[in-house]
Formats: sequence, structure tokens, C-alpha cells
Amino acid sequence: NPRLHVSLEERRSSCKHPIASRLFDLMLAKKSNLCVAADLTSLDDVITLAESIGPKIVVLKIHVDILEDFSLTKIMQLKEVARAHEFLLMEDRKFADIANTVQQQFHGGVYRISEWADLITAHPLPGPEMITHMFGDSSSDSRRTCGCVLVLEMSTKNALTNEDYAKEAAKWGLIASDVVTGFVGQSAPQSDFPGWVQFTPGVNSSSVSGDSKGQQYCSPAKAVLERGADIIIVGRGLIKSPDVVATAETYRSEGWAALTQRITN
Ligand code: BMP
Repeated sequence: NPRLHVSLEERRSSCKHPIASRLFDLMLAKKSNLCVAADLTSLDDVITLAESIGPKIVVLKIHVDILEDFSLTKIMQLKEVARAHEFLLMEDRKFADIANTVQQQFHGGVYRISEWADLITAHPLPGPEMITHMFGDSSSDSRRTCGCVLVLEMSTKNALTNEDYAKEAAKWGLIASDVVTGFVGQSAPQSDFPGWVQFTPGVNSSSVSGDSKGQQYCSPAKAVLERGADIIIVGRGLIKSPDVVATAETYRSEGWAALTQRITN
């Protein structure tokens, strides 16, 4: 896959979505390809975590529906931290319904995700119409302020996201590349479009076997060098560690070294 060896500067210039270009800029400026999965149940705690590790990361990923103290005021505080420390905020909502429903889940309800998320995940399962219509009509600002990330493959044991599924979904994503900024995946071949970003979860340096609930892990180097990750997503490997800042620095430096090595080889 030629994408794997193209420089980040060159990939930045092929981006069709402003959030993808911004992400490449942040990676280059911060020398980081680290996304932290801040899977905590208190938004206050997420804000504290983000303030401490902000300089080391390029994306902070949250699950808004596990927060017990969600408010729009607090999420805007997190957005301020993201602005100050220059990272993107990803909502890992994994939409998977008809476009009419997803559109309401994205813009409405209590969370009003489209008002604050820079990146939003979606399963391609319902088909391409969902991807193109979730943002609303062509005049919707969110088409340019929030990038869709398609979940092409999952990290769990016995996931149904096989090669054919991932390939077919990547094709739909390319057709909708005015709104799709990249994909979540465990292997590189689904797309050789250099303007897309591959996000790879299931990264943990201290556990190689996975958790006891089907999650599978690999190291940062393996994710980048063997699986094609541009961005590594680290959750419990970091948030459960006693010194989150030191751990963030270790993942940042390992992830970045692997990415630099892959590009220059
Ligand atoms: P952890 O590193 O603690 O296992 O967390 C992984 C994170 O990535 C979780 O937030 C999970 O929802 C997400 N994720 C995943 O683990 N596998 C996938 O295939 C897709 C995901 O979004």
C-alpha cells in the first residue's frame, strides 16, 4: 500500500477534508500520532486528564454516552482545553442506523454532537446514504467542521468486519470523501487514498493478550509498522496507569518513532 510510505506533508496536500489536513498539521507540529481513549465516566475527570496530557496527543476520543455528568457547558470547557493544547475531539458514537435517525442523533438530543465534535465515528453497515446524509443538506456547516471516520474493521475477536466488508465500505467512503476523513481499522489494504487517516485501536504496551472481554491488543510499533496505523488509539494502557503524563510520553515517542521509520523505509 503506497500510502504507508508517503510523507505526512504530501499526504496533507491530498486531503479533501479540512479536519484531515488539520490532523496532519498537528501530527507534524507535535511529533505525535497518539489518540487517547478517555473512557472515564466523569467529564470533569476527562477535562483534568486532557489538561495534563494535552501537549502529547493529537486526538482525544470520548464516548459521550458513558458520562454521568454530561452538560453542554462542560463539553465546551473540554473544547477550550482542546483549543489551548491543540488536539481534536473525537466522539466515538459509532452511528449505525438509517440516515434520518442518524441525522437526529448527530445534531439533536441532549448531546448535540455536531456542535462540538471534530471527528465522529460511524459504522458503514447501513450503506452509503447514511454517510452522505448524516450531516444534513449540503449547506450544513458540520460537513466541514466535523469529519466522519468509518469503522471498517474492529479489534475484537470474531468481529464480522471481514476483508470484503472493509473493502466495499472503503469504496463508499471514497465516494463520500468530502465528509469522510479516515477510517478505524486493523490492517492497511482497505484504502490507498493518502488523504485519509487510519486510526487503530487495540494498542497497549503492557498487555499483549487483550482484556477478558474480547478486546485484542498489540504494541504501538506493531500497530504502525504491521497494521498500517497512522494514529494509535490507547485507552486503558494509559488511563489506568499511575503516571498518565509519563505514559503518554512513552506512547507518543514509540508511536512517532514507528511512524517515522515506516515513512522513511
Ligand atoms: P482500550 O485501549 O482501553 O481497550 O480502549 C479502546 C478504545 O477504542 C475504546 O474506547 C473502544 O470503544 C475503541 N475501539 C476499540 O477498542 N476497537 C474497535 O475496533 C473500535 C473502537 O472504537
